[in-house]
Amino acid sequence: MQVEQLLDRLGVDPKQVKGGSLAVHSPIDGQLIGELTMHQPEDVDAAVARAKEAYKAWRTVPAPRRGELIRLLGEELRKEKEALGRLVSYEAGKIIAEGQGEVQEMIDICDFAVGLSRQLYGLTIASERPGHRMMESWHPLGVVGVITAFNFPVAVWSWNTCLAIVCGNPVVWKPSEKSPLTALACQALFERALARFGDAPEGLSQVIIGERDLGERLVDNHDVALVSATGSTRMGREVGPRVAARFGRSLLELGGNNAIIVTPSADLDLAARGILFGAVGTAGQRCTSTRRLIVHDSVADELVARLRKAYGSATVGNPLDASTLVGPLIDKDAFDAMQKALEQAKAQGGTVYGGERQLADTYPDAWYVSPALVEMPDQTDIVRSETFAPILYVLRYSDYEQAIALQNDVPQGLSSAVFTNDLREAETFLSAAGSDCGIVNVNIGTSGAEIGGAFGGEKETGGGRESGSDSWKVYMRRATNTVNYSKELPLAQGIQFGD
Ligand code: UN1
Repeated sequence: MQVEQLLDRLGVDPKQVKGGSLAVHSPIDGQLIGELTMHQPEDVDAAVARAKEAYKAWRTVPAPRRGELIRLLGEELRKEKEALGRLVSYEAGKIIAEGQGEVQEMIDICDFAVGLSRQLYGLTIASERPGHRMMESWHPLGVVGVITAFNFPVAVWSWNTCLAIVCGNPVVWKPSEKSPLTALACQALFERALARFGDAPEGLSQVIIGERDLGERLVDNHDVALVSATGSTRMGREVGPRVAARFGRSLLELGGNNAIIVTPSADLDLAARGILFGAVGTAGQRCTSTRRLIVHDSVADELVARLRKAYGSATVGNPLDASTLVGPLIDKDAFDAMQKALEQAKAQGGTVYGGERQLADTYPDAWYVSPALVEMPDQTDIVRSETFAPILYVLRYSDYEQAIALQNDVPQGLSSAVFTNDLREAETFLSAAGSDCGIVNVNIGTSGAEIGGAFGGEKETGGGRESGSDSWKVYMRRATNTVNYSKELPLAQGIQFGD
């Protein structure tokens, strides 16, 4: 199916994608696949106002009933997994398996959120006063603003929206201007679920189409209780302080610079496969992509040789072809940034293999590259910065402590992994003195996390956690309650006041 049929099947009104000033080009071949009308800044305020009204009604709907809406969304997604996954491929350039995988991640979070809707537990707490009871109640927070990036154009919305909705909050979504079509498709599927659900208030889920100024408008709106923003560290550096300045809450999911350490005892077959998926998968455009390999001297030559072979045979091409492993970069800017990084790596003493433009004759308006492997003498500036492209920097180490120090010595702190069969090395990596990241793995790569865990990282990654575990708490406000069922009024801390 082509884009037009996919949009039709997914329930997007064709009028929404024609004649507007936001042009969307498929990274597959540069073809124009949509011209969307952009919202105006005032539209953002209006959407937030509608969402605020919706909040007043939705917050009193019992949470398990709110979960029912997400259960229905999960059903719609199951029906349209193939179509939506394919649209992700057209718009973000992901290979078919990864486009479908992204929709599966949405289905998984729906299931998680449905269960969660009956488990928004608070504590009961022992009171120091006789005849008193203390407890915590978790209440809906308010309007949630969601800002997402092109690389996970649908899953990140669902992580936020599924939790926000069961927690009692409406969502206003500003997707990347590079992936608005998939956003409209998500909204259409959500509306199908809403129609089956019946009595939800209007404005529970809204999409804002446009550029950065609209995201800023959302960030600055005092009625947006939580801003959940996924994207670059540069973006987060603006969003965080602006939301904090109005005492709003933010959840930041920013850049990563994820490393895999390979130690002498590692299973090199596993390691090579984990590295390949992490570094080359999604053309290096995941925030969890493997960007650094820190390998012990004793196994470095063998591992690098294996990787070079695997890199050589990884098919670069049209992501809609089943045999393709590496699809295109999102656009020319991404290609230019990659070439610049490779130049800098060379200037800083690196030896570069791969990284050249591919398929320029077949697709002159698209940006395919062979993935790059770069041997570096040490962790220079370019290695310490995130380039959103398939570049893997290889560093060698002799001492395990030094390897961990290298892993931690970058500004970002999202994902990390060690391949080892040595219990001490594994446990050290997982310990307080080990990796400083939000995701720390053993014998599995840095990318492709499941939704059940909290997802996010430290330092310049922003500190936010979304998706599983107790990430839901950021979408709710906590009230501490003390109830006196005695006939006295004892004060805390034994204070005597008056008679
Ligand atoms: C992202 O790249 O923004 O762990 C999200 C992973 C995916 C999500 C990545 N589950 O790679």
